[in-house]
Amino acid sequence: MSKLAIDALSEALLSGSLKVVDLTVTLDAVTPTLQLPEEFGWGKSWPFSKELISRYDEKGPFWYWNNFKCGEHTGTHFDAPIHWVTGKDHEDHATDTLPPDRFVGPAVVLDATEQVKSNSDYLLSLDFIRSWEAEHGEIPAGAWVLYRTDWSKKATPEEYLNMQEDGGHTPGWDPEAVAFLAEERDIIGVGTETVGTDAGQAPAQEPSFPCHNIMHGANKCGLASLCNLDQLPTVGSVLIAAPLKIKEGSGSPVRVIALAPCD
Ligand code: 23J
Ligand code: MN
Repeated sequence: MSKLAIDALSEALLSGSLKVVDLTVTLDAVTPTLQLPEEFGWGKSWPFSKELISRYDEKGPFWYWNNFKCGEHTGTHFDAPIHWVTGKDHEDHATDTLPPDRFVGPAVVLDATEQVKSNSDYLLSLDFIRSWEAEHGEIPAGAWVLYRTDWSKKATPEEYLNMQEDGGHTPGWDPEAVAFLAEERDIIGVGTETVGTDAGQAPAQEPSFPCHNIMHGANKCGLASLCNLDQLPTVGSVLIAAPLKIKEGSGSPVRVIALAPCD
């Protein structure tokens, strides 16, 4: 079985019947990073920046290379269970110790673009998941659950973060929905198109930051700032997201790709 499956995969990649979809945003100095409310403002994440070392010049005649720096949670990035206090006591819960089988899994797409169009603060509900499953079948074990909102299509960082006086206004999750995914479905984790996996108004939810709180509490992972979810089928693709092997890292920027049938 396994050899047949690998041969079929290689053949599909070669013949172009499988496409490789890039779900990753470009990292540069204007890549939006999380803006936490004042009361959480004491610790800030570095935006991405890079500094030239040499480019075929007097600093290095034959080579081009840069230094870069950024917070672990910058751009399209991976949240490991250790990121949240609720996940702090799990084993193998950091970027260097997570079993690599957690980096690959079937992807399912929950499409809430319609709901989000009329409500930037939309919270995906348990009812949404139940009717999705009635139509598409049960969310499979080992899945990455991708929450499509088309939020990644916002034209500017300002619109993307959508900060008002009272914090960000971006879609997220009803705690009941994440609790169901964490407890009733054996998923790897969830991925969103917004700057973090939780809603802009998540600090005021009960519990605060329900997706982080409940998912990481259940030893699950997260992916944030995904894009191109509109290029994936609802079911039937495979996602690959392997974080940098930072020792005891809470997460890292990641290149997320999906393998999907072309038709
Ligand atoms: C730290 C504090 C709150 C949040 C986050 C990070 C993230 O969204 C993140 O990138 O994990 S909500
Ligand atoms: Mn994060």
